[in-house]
Amino acid sequence: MTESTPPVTTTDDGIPAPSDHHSQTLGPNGPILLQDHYLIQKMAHFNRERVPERVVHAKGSGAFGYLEITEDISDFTKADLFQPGRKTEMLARFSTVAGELGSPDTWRDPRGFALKFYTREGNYDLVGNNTPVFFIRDPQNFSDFIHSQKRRADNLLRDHNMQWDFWSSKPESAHMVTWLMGDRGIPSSFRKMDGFGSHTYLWENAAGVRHWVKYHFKTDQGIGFLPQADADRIAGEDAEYHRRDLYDHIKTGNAPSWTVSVQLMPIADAADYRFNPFDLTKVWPHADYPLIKVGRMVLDRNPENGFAQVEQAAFAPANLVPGIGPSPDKMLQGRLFSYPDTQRYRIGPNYLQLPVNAPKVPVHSYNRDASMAYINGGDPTYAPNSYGGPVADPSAELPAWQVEAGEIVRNAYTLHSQDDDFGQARTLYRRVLDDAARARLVANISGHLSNGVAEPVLSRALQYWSNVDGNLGARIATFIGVPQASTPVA
Ligand code: HDE
Repeated sequence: MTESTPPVTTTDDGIPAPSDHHSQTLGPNGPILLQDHYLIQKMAHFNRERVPERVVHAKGSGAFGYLEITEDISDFTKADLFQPGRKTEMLARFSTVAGELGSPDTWRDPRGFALKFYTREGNYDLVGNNTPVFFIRDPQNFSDFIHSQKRRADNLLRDHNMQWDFWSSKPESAHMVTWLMGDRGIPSSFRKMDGFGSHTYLWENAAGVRHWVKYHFKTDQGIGFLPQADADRIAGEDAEYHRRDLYDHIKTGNAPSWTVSVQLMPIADAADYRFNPFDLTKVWPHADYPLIKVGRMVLDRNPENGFAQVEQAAFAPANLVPGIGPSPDKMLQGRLFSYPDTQRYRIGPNYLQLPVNAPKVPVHSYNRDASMAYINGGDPTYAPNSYGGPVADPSAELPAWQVEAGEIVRNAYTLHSQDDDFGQARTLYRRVLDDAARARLVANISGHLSNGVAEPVLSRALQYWSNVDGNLGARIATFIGVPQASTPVA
C-alpha cells in the first residue's frame, strides 16, 4: 500500500464498504433503512467499545522491554528467568490507584508497578507498587480501604474526611501514609520512581534450599518528585503528563532502566525475627538483609495499541513459576484469588488467549470453550485419558513452607517481639528524610487535613501523627492552627 492508494474500507467481515459518509435512505431526505448493515455494525460496535475499568489502578500506561540477569543468583532460585545471562521479554504497566481512567497522572497516590515476564516456564507476574509497604495487613480490609479513598455514595465526591477516618482508625497504615504524604507520593515521572514487589515471596534453588525474598527495582534515572503545587498545576495543564513522558522517552530512544535487586532471608530466620517478616506494613531493614543485585530491567518498546496491550493486560500475583512460591503474607494470599477473578469479569473468561496475556510457550490445558474462545485444545479434553493427552509434572509444585497445625481462627498475626504500628514510620520520618523533606511532609499532611476533615476524625488524625513522632504531630497541629494531640507517644 502506498500513501496515494489507501485500502478500501470494509465491514468487520471484510466486505467492501460503499461509503464512509452516508447512511442508506429512501430518497435523500427519507428514513434510514434497516438493511444498512454497515451503519448498524458501526453503531452497535461503538456502543460496546468499553470494558469495565479496573476497580483500582484504572489509569495506567504500559511499555514493553526486557529483564536481563547480569549476576549469578542460581544458588537462591532455580526459576529459569533468573538464571545467569537470561534475557526475558516483558511488559510493565504503571498506574495510579484511586483515580478513574481519565484522572490526572499527577494526583497524590501510590503508583502501581506491574510486571509481566514472558518466561520459558510460562508467564511470571510481579504486581507491585512504587512503595515497599501497604496501608493494611489483612485482605479483609481492602475493599473498605478502597471505598474510603474513592467517591462517596451520596454525592460521588472524593472526601478527605472519609480517607482520614479510615487511616486514623487503622494505625498499621501509618508507615504507608508517611510514604504517600512525602515526596514519593507524587513522582515526577514513571521513569523516576523505584518499584517493589512489596510482599515477601519464597525462592527455592535446584537443591531444594529456600529463602524468603523481597524484590527491589531501583530507577537508573534517579528519583524525581513533584511538589504539591507543581502537581496541582500540571493536573490542569496536562492530565497525561506521566503517560506522555514515558511514551515520548521510549519513542526517542531514551529507554528507561531499573537495577533489580533482592533481599534474601534464610527460611528459618522468619519464626523469631524481631518483627513479622510477612507483615506488608513493614520493610526489612537493609542492615539485616542487604540488597543483592540480580540484573537490569529496560523498557524500550511502546505499545502499538493501548487498548489491546495495556487496557486489556491482565497481571496476577498468582502467576508464579517453578522456583518461586507465595508466602504467609495474608495480603498476598488474598491477592492470589482476586486478580484472575476480576479479569474474568472485566475482560472475559478467555482473557489469557489475548496476545498480550498469552504465554510465549505452548499451552496444554484441559480448560476449554467459554465466550470468545479461539484456541481450543483438541481431544482428549479430560484427564486421565488413554489417548496421549498432557500429563502434569509433580516436580512443578511451587515451593512451600511448614505450617504449625492449629485451630481455625480469625485472628491477627502472632506477635513478634518488636511488632508495632508506628515504629517504621517513625524511623522514616526521623532518620530517612532530611529537614527539607520533613518540612514538605508536614505541609502535605497539613494541606490534606485542612481540606474538609472534621471532628472526631481530625483529633484522631493528629493523635496518629503524634504517635509517629511527637514533634511531627505538634508541627502539623501548629500548621493547621488547632490544639495539638493530647498524649504524644513518642
Ligand atoms: Fe491490587 N488489585 N489489590 N494491590 N493492584 C488490582 O486487579 C487487590 C495490592 C496492584 O496494572 C485489581 O486487574 C486486593 C497491593 C497493581 O493491571 C484487583 C488487594 C499491591 C494493580 C486488585 C490488593 C497491589 C492492582 C484491579 C489486597 C502492591 C494494577 C484490576 C489483598 C503490592 C495492575 C485488576 C495492572 C490491581 C485487588 C492490594 C498492586 C481488584 C484484593 C498490596 C499494581 O484485583
